[in-house]
Amino acid sequence: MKVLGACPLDCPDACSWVVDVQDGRATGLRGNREHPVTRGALCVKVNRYLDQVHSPERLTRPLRRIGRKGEGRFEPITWDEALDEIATRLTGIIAEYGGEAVWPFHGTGSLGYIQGLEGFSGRRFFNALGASLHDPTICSVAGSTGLKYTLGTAGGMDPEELAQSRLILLWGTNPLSSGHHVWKFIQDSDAYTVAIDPVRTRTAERCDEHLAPLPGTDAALALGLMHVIVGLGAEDTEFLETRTEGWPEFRDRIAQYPPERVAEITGLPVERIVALGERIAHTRPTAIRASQGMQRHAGGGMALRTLACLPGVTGDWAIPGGGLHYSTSGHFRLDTPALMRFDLLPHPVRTLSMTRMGEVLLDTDGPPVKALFVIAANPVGSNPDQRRVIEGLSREDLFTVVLEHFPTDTVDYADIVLPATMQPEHLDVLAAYGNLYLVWNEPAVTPPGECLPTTETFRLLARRLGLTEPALYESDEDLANQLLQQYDVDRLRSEGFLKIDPRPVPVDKLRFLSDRATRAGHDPLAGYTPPADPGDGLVLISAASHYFLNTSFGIDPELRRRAGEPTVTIHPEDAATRGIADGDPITVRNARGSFEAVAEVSDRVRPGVAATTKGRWAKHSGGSTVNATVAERDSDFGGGAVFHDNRVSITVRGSYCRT
Ligand SMILES: Nc1nc2c(c(=O)[nH]1)N[C@H]1C(S)=C(S)[C@@H](COP(=O)(O)OP(=O)(O)OC[C@H]3O[C@@H](n4cnc5c(=O)[nH]c(N)nc54)[C@H](O)[C@@H]3O)O[C@H]1N2
Ligand SMILES: Nc1nc2c(c(=O)[nH]1)N[C@H]1C(S)=C(S)[C@@H](COP(=O)(O)OP(=O)(O)OC[C@H]3O[C@@H](n4cnc5c(=O)[nH]c(N)nc54)[C@H](O)[C@@H]3O)O[C@H]1N2
Ligand SMILES: [Mo]
Repeated sequence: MKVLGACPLDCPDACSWVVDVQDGRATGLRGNREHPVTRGALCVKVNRYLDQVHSPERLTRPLRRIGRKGEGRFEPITWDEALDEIATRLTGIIAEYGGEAVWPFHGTGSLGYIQGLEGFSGRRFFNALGASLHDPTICSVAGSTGLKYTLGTAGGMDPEELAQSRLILLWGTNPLSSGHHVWKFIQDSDAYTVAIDPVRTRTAERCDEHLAPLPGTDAALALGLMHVIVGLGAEDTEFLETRTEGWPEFRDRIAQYPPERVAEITGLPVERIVALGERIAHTRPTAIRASQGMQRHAGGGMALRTLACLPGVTGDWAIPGGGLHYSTSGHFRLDTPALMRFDLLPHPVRTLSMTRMGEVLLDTDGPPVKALFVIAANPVGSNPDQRRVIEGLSREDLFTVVLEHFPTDTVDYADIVLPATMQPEHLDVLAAYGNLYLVWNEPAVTPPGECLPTTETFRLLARRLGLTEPALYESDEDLANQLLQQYDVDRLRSEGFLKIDPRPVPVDKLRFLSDRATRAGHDPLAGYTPPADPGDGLVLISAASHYFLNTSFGIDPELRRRAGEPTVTIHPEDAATRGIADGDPITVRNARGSFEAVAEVSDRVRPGVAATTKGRWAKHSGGSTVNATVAERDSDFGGGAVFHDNRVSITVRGSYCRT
């Protein structure tokens, strides 16, 4: 039997897959050849998804902690015992501290609308309790907010149109590692390709040209390129007059960024900036593929806001194959309010920021968090300020429930662990953020042991707490139907995927001058906001690893073997001044914390920058990872995380005073 499913991972591609089932067991899993983006191919990680499903390390029974927090010692218990204990603790905590003392911490382990983050699975249950709201600030919010100021939506161009582009700027994005399916559309085009990234990534190596600016300076580069374009008189006056707002003011701002000044800010040679500006001026359509990397900085929201202005100056937004693609999420017409039911809240409640976990758990001004539910997240590995996150999770008075597949670093701090189903074992629906397809995931096999879908876990808990609201008991199919009211669910279900019609971009006018930004207290005009982490150390970028998906797959032995030891790459000049040689064991540190790695000395990174990857588990890495050095600080817009705006010093391990 073949069953159509969908990859749940936090990746732009949302692949459609086919599961082979024999005698009730999943025996094969491959990319769906019919899906126009998946085109039959998965990725190096998901090719091993079934090994994860069948892994001996999989959690298959509820567990209760018997050791100290962090030790990771548990005993198996029954679901009845687990539900009773959770219900008793929750009832007591809510009676004493109120519903807001409960924090449902939803992560990106699954982007499913039914079981995962996009539908905040369990949210109805928590709303009925009056629990705190959860703001998922960890990934893309700064950029989305910036784009909304300029375009009225974060949904940009349909990436399938890249096949028609003649110049493609791959700006702060490494799709060959972090979502490779878009690459085929780039290959289908005859476009000249330019990578703009402080690191010569796999993607940059395959491009015609690579520019390596200093991290966090992209908006200045964009303004410099527009300066060249306007200097050549190549702006699209008709588009500017009819489709934009605030051009005279923005033109004045562009005038403040001549290539010489931009060269100083970005660390790029003037001639390279001028040459790229000229190329853009003379090439229609030009497309920008940007993704989340460049917005993990203090000025990350502004970076996307200003980047989206560039195709406004050239008029590319009006040409198929021109414009900017960051995320396509804004194009889907999904009824998420019907799914999450915020109307069930008994009264208004506070919102807690996902990327301020240390602060919230250790020194919040408001009512204390006393019960924490970690759902498809691994904050010890993925959140900023690892030391403080661990300190918060170690609080003896905090009751922590973790819903998981594997014994992660975060599971070690749980009071109760609940085993969750994986994708072939439950129903779900995904909407891609890197293309325009909905994908359906039909359950293919029964779950191992006592694993339950997240939805079912919260139905059981609601019953245990005696909650009577009927909305808490609706089936997964009912939830999917409510979400997809605007679409043909039967067709989606039988074919496995459905392409949706995009909305117009910009929604009405492109706003160089934004009322929305002004009302939010920001610069009324698109511009440049510099990086903020102080100090004179190297800027450490910790981008997507080719072999892990955030910390997911971090337990897979084959992928760990292929990923090798954690490395930090630095430029030969920076290595020389620090006395570091290729292969040296190093300690990377700042005031927040430290981690250990092996030095790779290479001109793959520009001077002033160090590069590593995210996704390692602390318990495999001597107790800390790169996130021990990252600050719990917000980006300019939307309270996003600033993973790449991070200064560190690097020393050879065992040596003294080499900074
Ligand atoms: N294999 C794999 N795929 C993944 C993930 C993974 O962990 N592994 N993660 C998934 C998730 S959750 C997301 S959100 C996406 C994220 O995927 P991306 O959007 O690709 O984000 P990053 O990997 O953080 O960074 C992308 C690139 O931006 C560069 N960069 C960093 N700072 C700057 C800057 O200031 N300016 C410029 N121009 N470039 C900069 C980095 O060097 C990196 O090469 O990928 C998804 N796909
Ligand atoms: N240094 C650094 N850190 C980063 C980033 C960076 O660029 N640099 N990027 C950040 C980004 S973009 C993101 S999105 C975050 C991600 O951070 P998180 O949201 O914490 O994602 P993961 O680390 O993948 O952990 C997800 C966990 O969910 C579990 N899981 C998967 N599916 C399910 C399910 O259906 N049910 C249940 N109960 N569990 C499930 C997996 O086993 C996994 O342990 O990390 C961020 N961390
Ligand atoms: Mo992400």
